[in-house]
Amino acid sequence: MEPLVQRIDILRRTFDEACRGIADIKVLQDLRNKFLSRKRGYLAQLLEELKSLPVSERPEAGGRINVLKDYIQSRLDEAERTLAATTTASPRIDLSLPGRTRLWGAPHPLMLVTQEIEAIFLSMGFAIEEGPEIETDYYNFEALNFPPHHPARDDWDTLYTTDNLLLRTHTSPVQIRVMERRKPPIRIICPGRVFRHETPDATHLPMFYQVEGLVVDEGITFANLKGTLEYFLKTFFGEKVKIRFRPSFFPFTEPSAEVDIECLVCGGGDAQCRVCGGTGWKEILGAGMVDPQVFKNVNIDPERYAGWAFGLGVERVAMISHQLPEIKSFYENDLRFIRQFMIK
Ligand code: FA5
Repeated sequence: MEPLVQRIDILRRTFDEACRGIADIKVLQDLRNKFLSRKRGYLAQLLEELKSLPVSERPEAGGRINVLKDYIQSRLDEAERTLAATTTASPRIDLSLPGRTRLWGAPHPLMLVTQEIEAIFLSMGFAIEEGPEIETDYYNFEALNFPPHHPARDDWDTLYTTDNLLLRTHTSPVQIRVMERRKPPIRIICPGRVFRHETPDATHLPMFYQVEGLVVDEGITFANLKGTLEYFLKTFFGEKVKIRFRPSFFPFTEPSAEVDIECLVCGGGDAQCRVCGGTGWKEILGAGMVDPQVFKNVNIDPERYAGWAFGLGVERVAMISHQLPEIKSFYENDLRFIRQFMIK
């Protein structure tokens, strides 16, 4: 029995040594397995060896092994309690430190203005439609009554990707797509991005947003166009804002107009104003009565139906309403600028 007793002593010392290195629950678990595992644990192996002792020696040897087992068990349990107590101890909190401010995301000012425009038209019973930013020549020009090689195309500095595909120069192609799909009465607006091969200046960008509008029904007149646009502009800019309609030309409307708004950036008093050029007015939209040829292109009877449409520049509206002298401020990603528009 002597060799077994020695091995029990050695095992106890080995265990005591290992116990000093219990740094975390994983090490503790490994130790438990190594010593106490029923199949391969060191103690299980000792118990196995009991069988090789004479029967008379077995009870004493077995008793010694059990004492060691209880010892190991209780030390491991104690180590586990100590570990649990230190790891769940409350973290040290310094209540005098200033809090960490969270930066919330927010809609871009142009999105806010678009939403405001949409809300006004939705309240008048308009629906919202969308169309593709890459268009065919047919939808961007031909269906809107710009024949190939017609000089009117020169006003739209177009970015072609192939002979037939282009980045849409305005949101007006959505009018055609909607009229092909739906029969009157139609009352829609279409917000979206448009692209032109333009040199940027204080009020022009090569990429900007428009909101298109289209109304088609029986008995529609220019008075509906004027009344609805006036209502929209006064709701958006305030009752007192000065508006003027100027005669203009678009191949897809007849008669056509452009709408200017008083320059709220300089108040009309700065001859050098980069926004209005000293005129006191800034154009914000084009509009007109839908040309009968456009109705024919989408199989709507121009004898029965009439309609009006408009296309408004979102950046222009936003810069005038926020009195900003530079259109590109919206695209410079300067957080100091953008945060001014955050909804608090
Ligand atoms: C058009 O794009 C026509 N499709 C509008 C229209 C629709 C007329 C329906 C009749 C019926 P225009 O090119 O003028 O028209 O552009 C309309 C508005 O977009 C302008 O009044 C202006 O507010 C804005 N806009 C035009 N070019 C730029 C630009 N380069 N940068 C920023 N805004 C622009």
